[in-house]
Amino acid sequence: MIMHRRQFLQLTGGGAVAALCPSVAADIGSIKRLAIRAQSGRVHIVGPDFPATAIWGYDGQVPGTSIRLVHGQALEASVHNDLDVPTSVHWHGIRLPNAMDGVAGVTQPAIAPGDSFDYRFTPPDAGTFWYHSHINAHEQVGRGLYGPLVIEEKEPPVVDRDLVLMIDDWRLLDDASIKEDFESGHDRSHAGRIGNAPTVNGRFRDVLEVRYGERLRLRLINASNARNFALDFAPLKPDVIAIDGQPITPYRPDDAIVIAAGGRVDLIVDIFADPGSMLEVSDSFYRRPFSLIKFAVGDEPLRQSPLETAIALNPAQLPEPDLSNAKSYEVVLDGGAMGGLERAMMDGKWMNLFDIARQGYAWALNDIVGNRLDMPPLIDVPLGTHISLTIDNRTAFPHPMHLHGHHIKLLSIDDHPVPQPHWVDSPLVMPRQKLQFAFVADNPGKWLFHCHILEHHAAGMGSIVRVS
Ligand SMILES: [Cu+2]
Repeated sequence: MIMHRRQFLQLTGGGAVAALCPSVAADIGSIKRLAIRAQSGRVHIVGPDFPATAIWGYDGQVPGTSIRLVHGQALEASVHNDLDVPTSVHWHGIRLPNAMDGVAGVTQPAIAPGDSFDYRFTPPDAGTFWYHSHINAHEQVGRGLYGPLVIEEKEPPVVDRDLVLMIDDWRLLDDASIKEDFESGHDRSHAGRIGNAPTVNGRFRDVLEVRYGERLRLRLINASNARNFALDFAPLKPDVIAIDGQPITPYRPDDAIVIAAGGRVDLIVDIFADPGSMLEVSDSFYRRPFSLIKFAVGDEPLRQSPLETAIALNPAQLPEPDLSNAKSYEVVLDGGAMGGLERAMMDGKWMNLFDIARQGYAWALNDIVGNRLDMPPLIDVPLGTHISLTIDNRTAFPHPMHLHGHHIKLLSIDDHPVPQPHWVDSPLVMPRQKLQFAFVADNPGKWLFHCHILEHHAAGMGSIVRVS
């Protein structure tokens, strides 16, 4: 018997995970209205044996309020700032009008304490996205200001449950309070704020209860400041159906599934493992592997053989870039510890790295330190320009490079074509790697282009792409 997700939830009484990501019934063409408050709160991140952690979150929760729309539905979100610092909300990966992009100082003024800002847009793509603060993001996201944003397909693949697994990586002290070293110079010039308490949906070492034969759609969202993940689901064999919110022809990876800071991966996984067993999803991106979350397989099977329904999503609906007619740009990432950057342009002047570092900066794009939001654009093109973009990482660290307002199509890695060109918004560029992309600059405005290791962005790894 095939059960739809809501039927399943009714049958099982919802369960702990369902409570974390409630689904919202909605009509295509309608408007979903929400009021969200950025506020402080207290949450039990590391379990009942530790004190609650003081966080900043949307509606005081971590992750913040789960937003689900149906493709074609508009969102009207009134965001109220209950914090005592200015804030703003960026809707990561949504190809929305520039004025709604939520970058304080570029697309809107910051929302002052006590003030509100009304965001309104209709997401053009179905998929898995997220929202987060975009002012002092390395501190505000690090304190918990993020939440999932899911645009449901009108005809989604049939699954038993559709679950958001929102991953974060907290840096906590022994009493489970947040370590307040957000301006660490070491983080800014090395791998960013790597934490010591990786969580899924706000819980450290959580256990997800699953059933033998169950088909899950897992929407992985990496909200970490800096930590990238390479997740191993063995003995389960998940299929990747979307990357960064955009559909891909389903494939079953041989290796661990990489999900960069800021990135998303949608998986379909059939739970075929011994009833009563406990499966570990482990990470191996850095030197020390660890278990991120466990799946507890229940004793009672749901079905004996996998569902035979298709898992592919409808293809992405983005304008196809024409390389024969494209303007070429190369962006060189440089700087940081163990990098080769000796001098770079900052505030219009050439400076040596020592003087740049003294002011708290460490990185440059094409030898320009992105220390201000009103800097001249790195790429400045008329609306509709077809762009061939190469990102060349000459640093010693991986960088997930996020372009706002667009998706870009990954074509090749170090001049080797990828098996399946696909759309991304936060591609991870490994050290000494060169990635080639193409896209059509079809969304007018000043768009941020920056590393999603938030400490790197704060330390100068960002610029502007202007489409006019
Ligand atoms: Cu970076």
